Amino acid sequence: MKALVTGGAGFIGSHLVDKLVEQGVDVVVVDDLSMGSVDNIKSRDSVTIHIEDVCNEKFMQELLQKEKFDYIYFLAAVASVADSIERPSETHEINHSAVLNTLEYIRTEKLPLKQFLFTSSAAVYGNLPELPKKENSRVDPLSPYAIDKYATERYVLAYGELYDLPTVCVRFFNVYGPGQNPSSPYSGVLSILTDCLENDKTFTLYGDGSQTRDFVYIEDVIQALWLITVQNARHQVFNIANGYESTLNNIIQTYEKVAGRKLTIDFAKGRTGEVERSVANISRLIGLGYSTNWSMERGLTKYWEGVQHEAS
Ligand code: UD2
Repeated sequence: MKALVTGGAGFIGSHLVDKLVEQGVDVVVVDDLSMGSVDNIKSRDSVTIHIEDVCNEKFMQELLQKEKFDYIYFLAAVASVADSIERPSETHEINHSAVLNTLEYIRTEKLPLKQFLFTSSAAVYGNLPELPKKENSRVDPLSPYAIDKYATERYVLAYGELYDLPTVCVRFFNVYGPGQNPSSPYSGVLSILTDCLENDKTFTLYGDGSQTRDFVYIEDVIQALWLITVQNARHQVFNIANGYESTLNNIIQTYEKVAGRKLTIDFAKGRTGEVERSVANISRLIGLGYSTNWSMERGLTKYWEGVQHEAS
């Protein structure tokens, strides 16, 4: 079995690569290292890594033709909403066109394939009041990022139905865990909180902390992706989340307890366009055999222990 993981040096991608290698899959990574790092991939000595942009069509076509992948996991993306607002056209090329071009090449060349998995985001739901979010809830994509994710989902599913390709999509909620890069203000809040607690930095809390999110630990995310592959899911969208709604205040309290440290907080005005509440209905994923193994407290404990271990 041979798999391509685009964005395989990123936070989620690198964990997926390690899982695939552990399962005996032959893995090829394409990543331009714009956010990721080869060091994120523990199994890097066992995988082929191409430091390339997924927008390089010639490169992608030659690779697809040469390798004839069984599985393609498309994780390469500009994952920041803010970035997509700054440069909508450029991010569109990566978050939409690169995916479509890959599918189109597979279709026209009739390449064999067992699964094409596209990674979308809870951003597609926007700020509509319906909670918890079901895969068939109304969507309201508000940023170029969310619009690209939603449009690409639709293409991926339509390619599946129209041309009988084994395609599937996932919508990530707030994923956290080791390997998430805290360097940008739009990095995952838990990577920023970890950095602040570890290095005694002041944390800027946007709003009053009552906003809620569905935080899911990376190991549960990898479990979900692997299940979707082995269960041969196709032509569907799956929420990937914990199914549990937590306020940011609650997360901070739990993390302080886990770390045995007190966070210094600077309060700032809420971010514009911020989603107030977010939580997923995960029954579709449970139907594949998924169960969440990582409560917030357990996930944060493992995350913090890892950080402490690295520091010592
Ligand atoms: C997540 C995704 C984003 C997009 C969006 C769609 C991540 C990392 N980001 O953004 O890509 O899909 O959902 O809705 O998963 N916060 C602070 N201080 C900080 C950083 C964050 O108070 O230094 C707050 C932030 O205002 C928000 C919460 O923490 O209320 C979570 O922020 P985030 O950036 O981790 O994730 P989110 O849900 O805004």
